[in-house]
Formats: sequence, C-alpha cells, structure tokens
Amino acid sequence: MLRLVVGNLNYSSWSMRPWLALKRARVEFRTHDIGLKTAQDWKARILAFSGAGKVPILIDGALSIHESLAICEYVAELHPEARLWPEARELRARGRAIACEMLSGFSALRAGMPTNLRARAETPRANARVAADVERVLQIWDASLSSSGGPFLFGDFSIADCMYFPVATRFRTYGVALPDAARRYSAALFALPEVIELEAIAQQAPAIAEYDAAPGASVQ
Ligand SMILES: N[C@@H](CCC(=O)N[C@@H](CS)C(=O)NCC(=O)O)C(=O)O
Repeated sequence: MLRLVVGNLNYSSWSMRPWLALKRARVEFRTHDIGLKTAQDWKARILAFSGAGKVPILIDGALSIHESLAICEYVAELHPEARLWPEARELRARGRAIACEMLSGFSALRAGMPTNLRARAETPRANARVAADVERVLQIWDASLSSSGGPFLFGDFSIADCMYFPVATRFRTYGVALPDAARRYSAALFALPEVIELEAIAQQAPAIAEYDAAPGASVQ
C-alpha cells in the first residue's frame, strides 16, 4: 500500500496538498506522521525517507518521491480515471504553471500568514509584500474561475486546487476579505468531504508552539 510521509496536518501546507490528491483519487494509502517539531528525532525520521529532508514524501514500494507537486503528478498518472488534471492540454499547461508558481513563489504570504487550519487570528498589519502576494493569488483565482465558471479553478477539482487549498485556509485563518468569486471558490473547497476529513485530523494534531506564535496567530 502507498504510504504518505507527512508533517503535522494542521500546519504543514505542503503535506496537505498530496494528501488531498490521494483522497480525491480514492487511493488507499497510509499516512505516516513524522512528528514535525514535536518528536525529538523528527528531522532524522524525514531523512530516513528522503535526503531532501522535507515532507511530504510518497513511498511506493522501493520508490520514494519527494516534492508535493511531483507526488500529485505521480498520483494523477497512477489513476488517470480520477482526472486530477483537466483533459484539455491548454488547461493542464495553465494548471502546471500556477502550481509551479505556488511552489516557487509567495514567500511573503508564507512567512506573514503561515498555514494553521484550526487557528483564527487577527489580520496581520498591512505589509506591501504580503499584500502583493494576496493580490496575485486573487488574480490567478479570478482568471481561472472566470474562464472555467467554477466551482473549482478549472471547473472540476484538480491538482491546481490541491496546490491553492492551503492559501484558502490562510485567508480564512487571518480573516482576509475576499471578492465574491474567491469566497465562492473557498466555500466549495471547504465543503469537500475530503477537506472536512482533513480539518477533523487537523483539529486533533499536536500543537506546535513556534507556529502558533507566528505573526498575528492566536489559536482559539
Ligand atoms: N517544495 C517542497 C517543500 C516541502 C517543505 O518545505 N516541507 C516542510 C513542511 S511543510 C518541511 O519539511 N520542513 C522541515 C524542514 O525544513 O526542516 C514540497 O513541495 O514538497
């Protein structure tokens, strides 16, 4: 059976992405939580699976895949029937472009509004770099939703939604005001049964003090 090595599913945004892809594809898999920042040997536990030293990692027999997007792509190839990417080549290209942009960008948003599913916090004080990242996310969402008509970025749920799901949770955690289309999109994400399951897991996940103390965050 496939094994997904993850960090804490309340805070580890990268772990959530392939977790959602696997769930949406109805793949049987086991989640292996390495105890990010809570187990004493958490880093060694990650390194036992991947020299990159980061989660998530997918284990399929002798194969170990790190990097969230590579894992999502592997799941899409294993299960084409799950249609984790749109059928139209142009849309797949666009989906991969915005997935890569998520992987390589948005560092201010990441630092200023860290993922914390169960927390509700004050909106951090205005910061031009965070505001620019928020603006860019909203621009990406608006372009995709206005051409697909929703409810997800490319109509049906896809890997692009896995990549942007943690951002929707950040907007909720930090009370970022959203335009209508973005609000409808977030509501569609939060209503997914797989997301409801993930939120229940996040509720039970161990607290990591250094993340709860992050900018603006106050856990309720
Ligand atoms: N580009 C990587 C990023 C993975 C990543 O940064 N994971 C964090 C947890 S969310 C991690 O393992 N941090 C542990 C560390 O940096 O020591 C991916 O997409 O999988």
